[in-house]
Amino acid sequence: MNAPVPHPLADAAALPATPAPVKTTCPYCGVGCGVLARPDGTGGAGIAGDPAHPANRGRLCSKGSALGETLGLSTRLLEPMLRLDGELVPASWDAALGAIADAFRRTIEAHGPDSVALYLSGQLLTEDYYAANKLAKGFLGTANVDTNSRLCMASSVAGHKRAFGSDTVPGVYADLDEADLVVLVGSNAAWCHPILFRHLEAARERRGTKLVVIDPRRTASAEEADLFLPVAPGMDSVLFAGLLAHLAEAGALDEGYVAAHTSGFEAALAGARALAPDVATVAARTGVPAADIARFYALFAATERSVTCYSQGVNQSAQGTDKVGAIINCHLATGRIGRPGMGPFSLTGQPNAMGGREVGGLANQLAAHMGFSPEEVDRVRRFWGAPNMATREGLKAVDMMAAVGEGRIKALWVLGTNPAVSLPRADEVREALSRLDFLAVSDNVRANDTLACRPHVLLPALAWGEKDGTVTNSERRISRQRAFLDPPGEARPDWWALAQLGRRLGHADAFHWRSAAEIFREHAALSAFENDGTRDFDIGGLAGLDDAAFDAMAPQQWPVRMPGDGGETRFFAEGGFFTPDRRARFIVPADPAPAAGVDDAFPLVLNTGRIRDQWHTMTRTGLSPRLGGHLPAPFVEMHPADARALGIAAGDLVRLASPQGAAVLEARIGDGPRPGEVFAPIHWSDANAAGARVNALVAGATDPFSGQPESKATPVRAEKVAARFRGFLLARESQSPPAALWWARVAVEGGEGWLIADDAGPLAWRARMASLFAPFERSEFLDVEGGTYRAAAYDGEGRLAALLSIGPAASAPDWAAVKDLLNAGGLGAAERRAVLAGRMAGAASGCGALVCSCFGVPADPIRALIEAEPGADVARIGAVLKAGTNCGSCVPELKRLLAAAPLPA
Ligand SMILES: Nc1nc2c(c(=O)[nH]1)N[C@H]1C(S)=C(S)[C@@H](COP(=O)(O)OP(=O)(O)OC[C@H]3O[C@@H](n4cnc5c(=O)[nH]c(N)nc54)[C@H](O)[C@@H]3O)O[C@H]1N2
Ligand SMILES: Nc1nc2c(c(=O)[nH]1)N[C@H]1C(S)=C(S)[C@@H](COP(=O)(O)OP(=O)(O)OC[C@H]3O[C@@H](n4cnc5c(=O)[nH]c(N)nc54)[C@H](O)[C@@H]3O)O[C@H]1N2
Ligand code: SF4
Ligand SMILES: [Mo]
Repeated sequence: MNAPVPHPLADAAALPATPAPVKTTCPYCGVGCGVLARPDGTGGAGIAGDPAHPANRGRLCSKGSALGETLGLSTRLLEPMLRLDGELVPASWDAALGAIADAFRRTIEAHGPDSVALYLSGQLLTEDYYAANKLAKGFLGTANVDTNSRLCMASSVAGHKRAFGSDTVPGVYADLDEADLVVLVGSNAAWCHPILFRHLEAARERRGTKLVVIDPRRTASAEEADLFLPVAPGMDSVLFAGLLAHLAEAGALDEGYVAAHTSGFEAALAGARALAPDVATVAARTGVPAADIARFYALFAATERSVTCYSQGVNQSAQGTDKVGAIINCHLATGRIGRPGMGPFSLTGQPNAMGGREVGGLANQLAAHMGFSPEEVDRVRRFWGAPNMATREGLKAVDMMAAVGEGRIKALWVLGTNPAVSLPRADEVREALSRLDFLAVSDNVRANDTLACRPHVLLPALAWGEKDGTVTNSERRISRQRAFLDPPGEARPDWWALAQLGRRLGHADAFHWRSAAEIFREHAALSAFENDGTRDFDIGGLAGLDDAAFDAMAPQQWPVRMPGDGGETRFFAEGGFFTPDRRARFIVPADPAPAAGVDDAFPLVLNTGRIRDQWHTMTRTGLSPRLGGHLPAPFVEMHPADARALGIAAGDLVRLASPQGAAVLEARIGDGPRPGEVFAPIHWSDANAAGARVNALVAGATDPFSGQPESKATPVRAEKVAARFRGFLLARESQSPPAALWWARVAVEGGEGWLIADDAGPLAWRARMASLFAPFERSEFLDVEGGTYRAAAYDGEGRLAALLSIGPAASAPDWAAVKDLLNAGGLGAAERRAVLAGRMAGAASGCGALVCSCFGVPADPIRALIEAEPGADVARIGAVLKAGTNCGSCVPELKRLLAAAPLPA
């Protein structure tokens, strides 16, 4: 695995002249950047940003620019598999689809349609998603179709529907360029929506746009802010209730807009005043200093062009829908919606979170932004010619998994998501999945934690670069994902597998599609069917695209009611909401209970989220050595005061426990989290680390409106895990995990690396490694008393094949100097001596410090430059070391290093 790849090129002009690149869309976040991919003819591709795509104008972040490193087939599932006598064996598509059809038919006959379910993903294409919904809701007769978007965007959807009558994102990305104030609420956009953050940085330079960040944690985004409000978890609605009350007092309301286009303002203002009577109360409830709250309120009141962007710190809360409502209230009250540079803006997570909403991917939606009213059910029934229409909402993700656990759902098909890792109460989820009468999983990879739950059928899906269809980004822009690689092995599109099931169940006409284009046309036609302006989502103008026009379709925003429509569209500047009286609704947020009931047994609040260079459960970004260099080990970040009280030092292993489960993570200590709160990333699973899954801990109480689980505030306790020895293993050939107390796997150049902690010392490790080293020439260093063992294995050409280094935990070996050597070619005697000597560094071994992943620049040379040149700035670092000059994702970290430098004498 991990063959060396050419450095991805920063801009299109630098690509070689031939052949023509394929225009496609990044498969990661909801920014939806355009990508140019130029296949190299051997299964790889050169990757660059598409200068013509309006979302990114040629830029890509660290994850996007490393896409070329994730195209290898070494981890791919390439043929269908069937469980026979307990063993998974290769099977034909015919046999695998036959098994699903049988299981679904038998289960429905015996237990009714609600005993089967589909669990989908915002990483499916719109066409896949459309096929799944049509199959379940029209032909299987169940609305038990939900998606990982329930864990992601559901509170935004519910909040939009409550306020606007429809799930409408009113604004466009250009609003970030044209705003004078941007408020980020529960959004670490610098790491999670990096290219939007670049828009924002540019606006700050150009027009002095102010940035306010509201987050319990001092994030990379907060580091950039003019004003940072470290809000207590869950208390955002109090903060925004206080803002609404302030706007009324400050005379900042748009009374004309409120009177003409809204209802419920008086009740909302009274509710806000009750919740947040004065700034002192807001300060007490949120923990934010009163002076900073007052500054925020004054800034918002005075700045007409204000955009409030929000993401998972808002959505993934037990009060998520109320938080969304409290934010929207402030924009409605000031009439700051749907005009340039203004509006509430939900930043979507996955590449096709929006497309999933458009086709009705959630259990409580039908299709094309319709719900389950009798008229809507009837309309969709007629359009589909559906014999078994679902007539009521299905189970939402958390309830769906509970129904799986209780045996009410007996047959489940999971597509494009890894619920054994990403759902709350993940230990219970994997048990429930393992006990299902029938489980089918469609994925790109051969192994992940969900695939370890004993599925009966595995289906190989086409991956990014192979699949073909559309995705919709956060600003309602529909872009094409186009194939630029041949389908490998037996892999097929997800829509095709779903349609095949429909045909096998006797619905050949309804599932006749031969291409994504045919499905897209049907989807577009449904969006316009009996619409007449009553529904926001209408792309009827695209229903007549022929195959060539679909192939050539440029990125465009909906609505596209007529052919030729599709300029930049904002909603609601002149009202026109999708409620029965076309007025927006103000809402009254409930008094939020303290986010987590911490007590003596579980005194800390666990917040979870993302890191810059990994995507979710790492099935793709985990293949990239560059991306693995930033934060290689699963970690928990804690405040120095908590660490001191618990006797925990940076680099120690820490066991977090909650009533639901436990995880072991490496300690990072800093002033990111507030005292009493800890933060851990979501990316590690049993497939890439030992017991580092944070969702084993999370309880996931759900929001009453959206059903979205709380993922940001779980009461936990922390204790140090004493491991006597720490170290690492580098190996060119893929290994099964080392038999250690704790380990984490990291992609490295030319192979894989394992960070290790254990109580067993040098002699035990020497014995354990004997078979790995046996075929090679071995050189060793053994100091039993000192607790050190190092061994290097060389192949016939003198190239490093494996390297093990184990030492006492207090002076753990660091792999920085040797990590890239698997790729280094034959090593001479002096180099071999250096390999064996390794390089001893401080104890914080695992938390390696690659800052710029594009050019592989770690912190040390940056610090050295800053020390040597006290006047250095980001531009100077870029000029000397190149760090920060490609994707810019590391610029906040460069600034942090600059800020941390001692002042010149
Ligand atoms: N690098 C990277 N980027 C990604 C992804 C990825 O896996 N990796 N995934 C994509 C997906 S699917 C999504 S959904 C997005 C998510 O993007 P974000 O929402 O920006 O990411 P998170 O880190 O989940 O959470 C955001 C912040 O919410 C804060 N928070 C926690 N509780 C509260 C609270 O009560 N109030 C407030 N105001 N803030 C709170 C957390 O401290 C955290 O910094 O990222 C997308 N982009
Ligand atoms: N505690 C906590 N939990 C969280 C979150 C959090 O912040 N905190 N965030 C939540 C959020 S916002 C999200 S979006 C989820 C993400 O969680 P998941 O969706 O479970 O994570 P992924 O790793 O993206 O899983 C995608 C799987 O689909 C496969 N795949 C990729 N593309 C395709 C395709 O085209 N077809 C098929 N069939 N398979 C494909 C990948 O190989 C991978 O196995 O996690 C949620 N869970
Ligand atoms: S910001 Fe990065 S991850 Fe998101 S779409 Fe753009 S390149 Fe992909
Ligand atoms: Mo997400």
